[in-house]
Amino acid sequence: MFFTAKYSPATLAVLFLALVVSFMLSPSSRATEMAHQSEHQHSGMNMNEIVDEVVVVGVIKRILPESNQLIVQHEPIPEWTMSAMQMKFNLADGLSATDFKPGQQIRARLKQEHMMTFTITQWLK
Ligand SMILES: [Cu+2]
Repeated sequence: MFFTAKYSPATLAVLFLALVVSFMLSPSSRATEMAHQSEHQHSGMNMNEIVDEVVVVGVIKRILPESNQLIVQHEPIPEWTMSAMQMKFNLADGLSATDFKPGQQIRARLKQEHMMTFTITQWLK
């Protein structure tokens, strides 16, 4: 090894450490690290992210054939921090309120379209 002729092992060790530390502190590796952190925050539970569609379970209380809506007593919806309550749901095109009867148990995909507008988009088994 031609290095050993010029530098002692201790000097080489210091040079190697300096190289490793400068690589770790280089702007590019720091940027990569920060990008990773923000990715992790995105994949985790983020209260700022709006979940606009959930699975809802409940019991039909009334059907409103004229407006094609259902009055449903639904179970809690944790994604929306919504407790169990009775609500009026719209039905998406192709779904009919007259296919259902009061007292019937339902499980469906529910979409929040506006502040107080909730639409069932799909029946689930
Ligand atoms: Cu509700």
